[in-house]
Amino acid sequence: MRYYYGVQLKNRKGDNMGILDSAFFRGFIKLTEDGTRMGWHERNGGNLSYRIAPEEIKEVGGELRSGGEWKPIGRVLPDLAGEFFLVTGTGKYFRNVTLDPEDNITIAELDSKGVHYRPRWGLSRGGAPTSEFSSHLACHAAKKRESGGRSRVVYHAHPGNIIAMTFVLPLSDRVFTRELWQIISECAIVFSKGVGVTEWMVPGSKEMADATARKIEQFDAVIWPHHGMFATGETFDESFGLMHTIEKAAEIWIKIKSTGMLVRQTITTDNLKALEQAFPIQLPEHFLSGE
Ligand code: 2HA
Ligand code: ZN
Repeated sequence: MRYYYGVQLKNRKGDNMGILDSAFFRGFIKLTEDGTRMGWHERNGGNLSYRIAPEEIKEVGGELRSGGEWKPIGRVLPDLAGEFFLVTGTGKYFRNVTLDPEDNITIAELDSKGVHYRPRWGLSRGGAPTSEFSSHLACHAAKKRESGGRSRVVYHAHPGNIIAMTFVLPLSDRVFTRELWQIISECAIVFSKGVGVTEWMVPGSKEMADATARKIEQFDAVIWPHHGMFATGETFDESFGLMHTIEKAAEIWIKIKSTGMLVRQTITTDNLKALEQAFPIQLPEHFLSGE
């Protein structure tokens, strides 16, 4: 519940529950704050979307504006027909979301065919969802199918160390996965499917969205060379934690390379297999074969 000088605020219907009070909204805000603190969101860099559950949208429905004009999302996503998304606005800065959520983020509704969207809340001074909305929605559709509806968060950030790695390693899922798994023991446990890597493409383009959606079917995280990373999950904690774990490993990788010293020991393929025995994970065989 929110209070203003001791007076309990109510939504338009007179209910006490409001968008700003809801758990999903607070989780969204916390992630934008955490990402900002990590230094992953220079200027308007990065974007975040959450597929709102039907019971959550029902709780806050009284605060939604009546629907405006439908706009094309640029693809056909019947799997997402009628869904609502909380999403950052294009050109908006992560660091400003907390200061004025209503101006920087929006709740967008998809139509019954998954072809158009319309804003129902937020972007109070105008604007549109993130320029990567198409990539986000393509990822949501793929992950919703793949997870049986449990995956809800798509997070895009610009973490410096993983970006640096894309200059010196071949853009291969296998190479990136193995290099990262071999840095910290928890990596193979946290992202046991590995990570995907796309080619460089124009941000916001249909090609970029298609390539990301293809990779995200297989992995929970996808690296965009010379740009950043997408991390998905069932919760805000899971997506942020995935981004954080990968970037932490990348940071250590860059530090090791920067010493210029001989690497004397690492996590071996046998060590990875030992993790597989000890934890409820299965590492794809093609990432384990060969050194
Ligand atoms: O939102 O990060 O990829 C700005 C971006 C574009
Ligand atoms: Zn970006």
